Amino acid sequence: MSYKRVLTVQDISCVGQCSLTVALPILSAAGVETSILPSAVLSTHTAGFTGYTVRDLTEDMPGIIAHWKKENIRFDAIYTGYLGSTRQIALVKEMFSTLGKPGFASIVDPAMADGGKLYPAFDQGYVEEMKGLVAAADIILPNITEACFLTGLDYREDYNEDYIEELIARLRGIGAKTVVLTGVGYSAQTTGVVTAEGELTRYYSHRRIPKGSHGTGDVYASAFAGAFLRGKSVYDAAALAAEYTVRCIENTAGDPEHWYGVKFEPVLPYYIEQL
Ligand code: PXL
Repeated sequence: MSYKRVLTVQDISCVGQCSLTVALPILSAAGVETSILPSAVLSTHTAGFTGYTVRDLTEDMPGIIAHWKKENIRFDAIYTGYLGSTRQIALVKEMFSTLGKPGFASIVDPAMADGGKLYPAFDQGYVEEMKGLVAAADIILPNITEACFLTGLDYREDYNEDYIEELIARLRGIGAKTVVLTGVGYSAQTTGVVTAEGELTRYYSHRRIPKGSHGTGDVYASAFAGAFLRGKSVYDAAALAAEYTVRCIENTAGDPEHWYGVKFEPVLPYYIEQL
C-alpha cells in the first residue's frame, strides 16, 4: 500500500465534533499521514452554541508556510474545510501551487453554509473568494446550499434532476473540475451524492435518517479524502463516505443529548474494513 501525506486546513473547534477533531482521526484511520494547518481556534463550533470564542490564525499562516518551503516539506494532497478568514483562501490557493508533490491532488470542501443559509462567520465577500478556490481545486465537495451560493442559483428544498444538472453545469461554469455534490435526495426516504467527473455523472443513493446532524459534512469530506487517498475512485470514495456517514448518524440518532455532532468514533472499524 502506498503511504500518502495529506495536509488538512480547517479550524479547531475544541468541542463539537467537527473540522479538525473529525478530520484528523478519520484520515489517520484511513492510514494516511495527516499534517494539519489550523485556520482558527474556537471554543466550540458556531452551529447551535452561543458565546463561543474565536482566535483567527491567519497571521500565523505565512510563517508556517515559509518554514515548510524552507524545509522542503511537500504533500500528496491538501484538503481544506472551514477557513478562518477571506485572506486565508488566497493563502490556501498559493499552497496548492507550491506545496504539492508530483501527482498532487487538491480537495476543497467549501464549508460555509447549510440549510439555505451561510454560517454566522461568513458573508458574500467570503463566498466570492471561495469561488476562486473552487476553480483552483481538483475535487470539490459542496452541499446544495454551498453550490447555490457559489453559482447564484436559487436554493430550493424541493427539486428534481434538472435542477441538480443545472447546479453542476453552473459549478462547471465557475471552473469546478470534479464535483461531489452531497445531500441530494429525490424521495422522502433517501438521500445521496452526485459525482461529476468529466462527462460522467453518477448518483449514489442511500437511506436518509430524518434527524439532521451537525458536523456530518466534515465527517463525509474527511472519509471521502481518506478513501480517495487510499486509491479508491471518486465514485467509490463518495459511496463509502456516504455509507460511513449514515452509520455515524444512526449511531447518534437515539441520543437527544448529543445534538452538536455525530458519534463517529465507534464506527471507525466499519470505515477501516471497507478500505
Ligand atoms: O462543520 C462545519 C463547521 C466547522 N467549523 C466551525 C463551524 C462549522 C459549522 O457550523 O461552525 C467553526
